[in-house]
Amino acid sequence: MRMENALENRDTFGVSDAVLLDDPDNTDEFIENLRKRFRGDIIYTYIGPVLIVTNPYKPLPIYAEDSIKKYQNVNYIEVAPHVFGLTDNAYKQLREENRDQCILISGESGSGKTEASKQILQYIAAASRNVSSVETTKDKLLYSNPVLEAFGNAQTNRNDNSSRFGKYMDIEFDFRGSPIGGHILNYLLEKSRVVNQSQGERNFHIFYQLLTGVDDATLSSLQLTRSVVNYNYLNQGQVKIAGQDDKKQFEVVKQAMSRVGFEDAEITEVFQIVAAILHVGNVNFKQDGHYGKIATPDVVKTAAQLLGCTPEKLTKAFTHRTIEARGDFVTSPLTFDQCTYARDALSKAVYERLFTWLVSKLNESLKSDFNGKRTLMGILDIYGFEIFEKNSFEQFCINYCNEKLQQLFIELTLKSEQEEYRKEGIEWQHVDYFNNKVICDLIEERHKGMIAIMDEECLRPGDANDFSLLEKMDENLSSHNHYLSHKIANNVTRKSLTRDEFRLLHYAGEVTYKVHGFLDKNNDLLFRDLREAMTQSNKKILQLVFPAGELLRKKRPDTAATQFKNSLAQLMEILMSKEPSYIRCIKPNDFKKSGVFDLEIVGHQVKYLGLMENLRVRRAGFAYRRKYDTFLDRYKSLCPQTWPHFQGPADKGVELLMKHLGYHEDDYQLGKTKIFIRHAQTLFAIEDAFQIRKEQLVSKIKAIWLGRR
Ligand code: AD9
Ligand code: MG
Repeated sequence: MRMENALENRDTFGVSDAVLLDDPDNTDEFIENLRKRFRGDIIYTYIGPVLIVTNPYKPLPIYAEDSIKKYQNVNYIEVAPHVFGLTDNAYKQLREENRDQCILISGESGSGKTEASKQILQYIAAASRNVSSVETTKDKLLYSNPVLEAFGNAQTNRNDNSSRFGKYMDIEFDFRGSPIGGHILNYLLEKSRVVNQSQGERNFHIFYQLLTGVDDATLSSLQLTRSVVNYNYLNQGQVKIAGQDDKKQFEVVKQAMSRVGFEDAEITEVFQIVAAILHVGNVNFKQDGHYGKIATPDVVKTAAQLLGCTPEKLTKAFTHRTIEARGDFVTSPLTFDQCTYARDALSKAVYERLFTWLVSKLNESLKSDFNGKRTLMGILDIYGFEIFEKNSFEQFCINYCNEKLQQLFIELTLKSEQEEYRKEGIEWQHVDYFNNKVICDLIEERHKGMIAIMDEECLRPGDANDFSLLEKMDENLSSHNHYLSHKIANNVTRKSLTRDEFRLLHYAGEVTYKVHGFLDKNNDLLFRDLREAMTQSNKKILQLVFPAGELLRKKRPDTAATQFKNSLAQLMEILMSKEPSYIRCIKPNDFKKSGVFDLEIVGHQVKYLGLMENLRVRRAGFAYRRKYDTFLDRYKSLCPQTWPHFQGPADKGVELLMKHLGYHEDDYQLGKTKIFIRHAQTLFAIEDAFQIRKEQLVSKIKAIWLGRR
């Protein structure tokens, strides 16, 4: 669809770029525009270069080969907004300017981030060169997704295929723009799900896929039955997802594992470990005086066999704890509750480390042996902001991660944009916005923030528990505008808090957290006896992920929150070093339903995603900017005063060039070091003229050469 057509259909399908709306301050008009488009199954809209997607919750015929072709080698604003258009634009910059790119996808849980990330990959695979060496890389990139999703995604009340880990994937390209490899970074898997699921939710997909999909012989070798209700780790929540075929998906996952280079023996071991976890979940304990005792020795035996260790070792590790004190080892029995705790801790640790191993295996397979200069395109797809009935440590981490991402968006679009105009002396109407840095600080500030307080409480010897943690946070943070303690909340009109809760006023909304389990989950301790049992396993994967050296380590590892904080800080650095593109995903309703556009729900997201501020900055600003010399270098041949020779300063040259091309002061401004062009169309017209000129010059040179011969 050309721009003019889009404008003609404005009444029916709205405008394709919100910058074209009449009033940049009118939120209703903005939302109405999204709604009009949504009704016509047009789910994409731009705010300048930022792409907004409204999740249609139904398959649309817009991702096939013909769509991909439509977006190749065109200027993205000349065609209808699409994730392929945004991807093509980033890919073009990567190839032509050799600049690393990253595509940041944000939005709340279920808004369509993971789908978008897959479409990006699909586009890159289709739009890049088709040579056999590259084909294998593309194959591996594409097949890594079903593997990661089987082990890292699960049904939640927000999303039937919710990512329970954060994923950052770099695709590496050679100088021709062909994908030659990749690398995945994974962030904090929600491992508590392995042992515990809320009403209406499921464990990770792989458990159900294995039980329904595996052949009879393997099933019996794993000593499993097909019935989900037989397993304590699976019968707490939902059993099946409507419309999802676990059985079929198991085949897809197995094939994908082979395609990305897992050996058969490795695949067998992976499923043994998954099965072992189900058996571990069925280990029961009974009371034996003060202590706990195994009530189901047969189950322990099966689990031990699949984990490659002896039943005696495992029994001991489930019921005892050894502590090292100044070189002496003291072993003491565990209470009933502690036994259960130890059992679940093992399942979580084994699953988490299995997941990390899967990622490292994928990375090994995606590694390229190309030595030349490579450029990168990063795709960030994390778990979206979430509010559940009960929110715990996991939601705290997930929502913190989303705060950081929003912060990055603010830094890179709203703030730096305005700062650049100021620095360059460009005339500019300031736009105010809410900066969520205060919330990031509340959580992560050194010595003072929530994570620091949690860590302090984790390290404090004696009677530290979740309540003492809450007490401490209430004491230290109650004066903060974004933290609400139950003591204060109950005096105001807001929904009151119980004694075990605190509330954070996140950029995306208020979330009430239950403090239960915060300390334990942050501590993330795995008793020595369990680790020892695993280091002695005869399974290759377990040997790798539970290295014997770990037992000798004296220093306490960082807490879960601190590790997460550090890895997020690193991620921010990676993202900051690249040219960003943004996809902002919007969820049209809370029922996972197609055709329903809930004004209130969309309105809320438009507000907290800062889309109106984004629009205002964009409207008042300039679509394109380049340093004078870069700009002049490319386009000097378009003006007789700058071509073939120009000796003055570059800014002067650019001024002459723009005047010669007939542009008006309204179309551009000249800053201290850069030219700022208001509309992308202007730049595209210049670029088109340049392409024509280039062809003329090339044929002229050819003619001269031919004449000489
Ligand atoms: V979470 O933070 O991982 O819980 P995401 O990743 O934002 O979340 P996801 O991409 O998984 O959401 O989308 C949720 C569901 O919406 C998908 O399973 C699809 O059924 C549906 N969806 C999302 N995007 C599209 C689309 N472009 N076309 C059709 C879509 N359906
Ligand atoms: Mg997702």
